[in-house]
Amino acid sequence: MPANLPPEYFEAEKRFKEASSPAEKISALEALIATVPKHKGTDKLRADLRRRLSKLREEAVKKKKGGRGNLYTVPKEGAAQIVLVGFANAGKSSLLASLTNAKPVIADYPVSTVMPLSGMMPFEDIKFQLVDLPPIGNESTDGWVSGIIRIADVLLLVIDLSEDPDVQAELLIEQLSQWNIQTAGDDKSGVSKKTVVAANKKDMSGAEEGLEKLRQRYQDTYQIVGVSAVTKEGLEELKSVLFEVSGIVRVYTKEPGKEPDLDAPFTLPVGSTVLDLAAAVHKDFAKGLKYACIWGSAKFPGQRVQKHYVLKDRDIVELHV
Ligand SMILES: Nc1nc2c(ncn2[C@@H]2O[C@H](COP(=O)(O)OP(=O)(O)O)[C@@H](O)[C@H]2O)c(=O)[nH]1
Ligand SMILES: [Mg+2]
Repeated sequence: MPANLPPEYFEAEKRFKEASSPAEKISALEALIATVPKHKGTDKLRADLRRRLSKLREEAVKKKKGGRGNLYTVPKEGAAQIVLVGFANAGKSSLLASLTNAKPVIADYPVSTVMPLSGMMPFEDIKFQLVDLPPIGNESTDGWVSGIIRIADVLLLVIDLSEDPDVQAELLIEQLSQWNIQTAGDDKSGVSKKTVVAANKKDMSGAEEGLEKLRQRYQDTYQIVGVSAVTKEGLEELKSVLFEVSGIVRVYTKEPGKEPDLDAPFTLPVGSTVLDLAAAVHKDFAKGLKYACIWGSAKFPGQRVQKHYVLKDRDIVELHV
């Protein structure tokens, strides 16, 4: 036990010991963690407390299993659905507000987000759907929150750089994997979610150090972008990384003899072919497709290609049926 803990710590510890219900215990432990000063001497204590918190959250989730399943769902819109995943106060709602037109509640008390709220995030000429969620580890919402995460296209893990970011990331990833949501490529099923880490609150003092720790531990596994929802630093980079990780190509169509429609690209998964594009345009197109002419990735402008030609980002395609 570190020697120099403030009196608030002992008061909070007493309240934690007296707490009885799982919800009370979790919130008392969160409050206790907040009283521990951050320095080398308390590293171990903070890590221990965070582990206990994660255990409590885990138990609370297990008790709720089989409970409410699909309390909320968010219909997908745009090029991909990206969900914001993180603990309370990491800045998920602030990021949603900075990146989209949505107006979420932002507060410095936990659990200010109680329902999923989404907004559209423009990136160049397409839009992604961002979904803000309540914090992970909240027993009354974890059931449906995990359901939404499971079906999202991309996970954006939001980490607060001012709060032991490496430990936070570890606990978050642990919780997701307990829900059988794999975020890195080493799972047995071979299916893992596309995942990006937003290391938020980069404007705060000590954030650089936190970012360094986070990178040392996770940069081989995830793309990590240091951002600030407040100063907006790093948000442009975050958007490009999300685009890159989402694995999307934009394809523009044109009718023979006309100019291409450059305003509204089709968005398709990387690896999609001319035939996939034809199917996305109209099911009859796929049936009747003879060949296509391509501008962009083609060897020469207007090159004639077959059905199984793999499209690249920003290709312009003229379908011949
Ligand atoms: N300094 C700083 N504060 C932030 C940043 N992002 C969020 N906050 C603050 O952190 C608190 C929690 O933010 P919120 O977006 O509600 O977090 P959520 O619980 O993850 O949705 C609020 O007081 C925000 O103003 C940031 O980039 N820098
Ligand atoms: Mg929130």
